Amino acid sequence: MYTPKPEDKFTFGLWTVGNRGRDPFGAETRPPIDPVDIVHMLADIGAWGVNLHDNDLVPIDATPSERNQIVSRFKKALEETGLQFVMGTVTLFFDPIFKDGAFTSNVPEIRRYAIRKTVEAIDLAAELGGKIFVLWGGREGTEVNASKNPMEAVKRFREAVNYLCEYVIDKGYDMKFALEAKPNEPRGDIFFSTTGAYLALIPTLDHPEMVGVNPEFAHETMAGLSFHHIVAQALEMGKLFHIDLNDQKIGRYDQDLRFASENIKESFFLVKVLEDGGYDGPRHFDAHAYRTEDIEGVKEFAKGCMRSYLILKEKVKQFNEDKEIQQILAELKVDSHEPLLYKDIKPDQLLAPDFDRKAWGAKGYGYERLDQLVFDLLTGVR
Ligand code: GCO
Ligand code: MN
Ligand code: MN
Repeated sequence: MYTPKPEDKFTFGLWTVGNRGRDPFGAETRPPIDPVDIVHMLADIGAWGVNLHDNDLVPIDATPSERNQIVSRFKKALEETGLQFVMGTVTLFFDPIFKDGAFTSNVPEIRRYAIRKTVEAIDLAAELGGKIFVLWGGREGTEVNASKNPMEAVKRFREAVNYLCEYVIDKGYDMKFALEAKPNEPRGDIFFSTTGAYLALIPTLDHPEMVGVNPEFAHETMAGLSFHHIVAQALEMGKLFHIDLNDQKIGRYDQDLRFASENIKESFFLVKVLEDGGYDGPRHFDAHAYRTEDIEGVKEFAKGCMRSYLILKEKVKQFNEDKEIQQILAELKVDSHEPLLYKDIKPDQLLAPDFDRKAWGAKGYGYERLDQLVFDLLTGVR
């Protein structure tokens, strides 16, 4: 029942299952895994697709012929397993050249190098058949506020995205961009700290239709925000081009925990927004196994992400079919939409003659009961 199927569109990045458990205080606890072996492992456990950064597959110093050899070997693994290549992205944070930013660096040569590197990563994604390209500006930010002009940072970032859109159009690629926000880490503060900031930037771009967002559970939670609210807004605006599913404790470093391992209730409402809201894009798990795990633990981690999603999807179905819950929601008018247009209803017609402000203020909403029903449902008592 909770076995993943291709239509569930579950994907993992090479860097997620390939994460080796390094952290700022300790070295790797797991050996590297060949990307070809990752493809086979993901296919074995029932994932639909795989994603990558340019340098997860091709080392930054690879020659063109080494690159082509690596890429054709990887393509062969995709063909053998039927695993889809779904999303490509670019590492603009690892190499020391990006220590003070990429698209927003003060150094024009570094900005140009970042764009050039991204163009090559777009070519790689297109060659593998990817239609989504994620941009996460991990180093676009500051510790020393005097060192950057934050308004200029917006301009530089916009210019870079405009450039990349023109490139995709010029090449005739069928590809869209998804912008991923994070409030901090590795920088003290990162520009465009939340998904809302990117949703506001997009209409100012030259090709807004080509650009959406890639919200991440951990990142919005680090900022203390409700993840499913921002996902709902992006979806309503037609801008949810991709999603990074994981889990996170509020106020911590970026934990990238196994999906739904920490916040069951928030994860439930997230799955509800995605499933009821008609999201049909990939369900990507941008998470990694605990540092304590070996390869078996990594497989358990990946299977657990998919299993938990499917369990919560089943719970959403149960919620939507629960007569008592649905009756309460109908009485609360949770899903009803009565349009209020100025041309039809003037201010003096807004209120019924018997409208009673005090009575509305005194009325109980019954939310304690409703919330307990959700708890009972999620804990399996109901
Ligand atoms: C992080 C980010 C990354 C990005 C990835 C895609 O906090 O490390 O979430 O995992 O999602 O670089 O661009
Ligand atoms: Mn992410
Ligand atoms: Mn993260």
